Amino acid sequence: MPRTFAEPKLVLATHNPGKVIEIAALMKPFGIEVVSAGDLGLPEPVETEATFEGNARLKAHAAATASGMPALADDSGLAVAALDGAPGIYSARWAGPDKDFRLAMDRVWEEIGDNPSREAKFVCALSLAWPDGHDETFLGTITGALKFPPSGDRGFGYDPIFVPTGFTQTFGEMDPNNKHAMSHRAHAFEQLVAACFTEK
Ligand code: ITT
Repeated sequence: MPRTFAEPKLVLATHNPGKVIEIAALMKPFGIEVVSAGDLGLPEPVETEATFEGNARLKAHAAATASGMPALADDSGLAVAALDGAPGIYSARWAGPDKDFRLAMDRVWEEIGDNPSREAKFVCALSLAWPDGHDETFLGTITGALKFPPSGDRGFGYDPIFVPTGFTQTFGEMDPNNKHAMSHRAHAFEQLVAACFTEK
């Protein structure tokens, strides 16, 4: 049986402002107060695990232990078929120390080279951890195709080059509410809600 989340408040264990906006929007109907790891001045743990779930757990437990509150972490990224799933768990690291996603998107384009495949997916692991060491962790994905050059300034990260299957606009171009309804993060969140949350 998954553990029910019964506390009034949780820590969003991320230092990425784009994720804070998206997760806060997903959490809105549940009347839970959220505070971000950045706001609390929590340290950013080194992501040493080899999977999205492993790194999400690592970040959630680090924030829960440091804050004494339940913490929700997101580990996510873009997996490109022509690159055997890269950048994958290294998606943030491809942007370099300045978090320059123009650079990261250019690298994706360069590494695809003359491979005709444009197939890609976004993956998101969400982990909710409690200070006693328990966690509940879920994985969501969305498939799509890459489109170059980057287009649209909504969203964050690799959104300007990702067109979800069945659509023509990139995540960077579309209304954020549409992205929130279908994204890898939304799919992981649906599972978290079904397992752990009760709507208020
Ligand atoms: P935290 O670890 O503090 O949460 P981070 O940005 O380092 O922040 P990740 O290690 O999970 O997070 O890196 C995931 C990267 O994948 C992220 O920086 C984005 O560039 C990209 N990414 C994840 N979800 C995305 C989305 O919905 N749209 C665009 N890019 C996304």
